[in-house]
Amino acid sequence: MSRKTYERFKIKQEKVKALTVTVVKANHVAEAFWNNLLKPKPDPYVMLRIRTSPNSMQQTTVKSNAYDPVWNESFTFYLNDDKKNTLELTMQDSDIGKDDLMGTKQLELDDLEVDKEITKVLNIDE
Ligand SMILES: [Ca+2]
Repeated sequence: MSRKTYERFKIKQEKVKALTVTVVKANHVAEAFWNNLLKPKPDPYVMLRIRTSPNSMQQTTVKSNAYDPVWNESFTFYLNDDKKNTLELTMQDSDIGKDDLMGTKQLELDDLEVDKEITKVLNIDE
């Protein structure tokens, strides 16, 4: 007679909010700065980070040679309602080797109304 095998699990259901962020586009990405240096056009992409979320880091694709990149890419984060959630947006220029930081901005998420879509325009390189 063989003994039965049991596996033990711990399961906990938590109340979370789903947050969808769509990175639409950017205009005049570092244009003045780059023109002055006679450098090639930037290859921008955006990193999205919410440190209090389990899938905390996501990023857009790279748009090559673009001062006015259009992404229209959406990302979903799961947020713990009990925590103070902040979205960090970082724009970088993709390069061979080390990517260059172009700007970063933070957005508090606690004030957002549930089920209401808003549009934010951020000046990310100031
Ligand atoms: Ca580049």
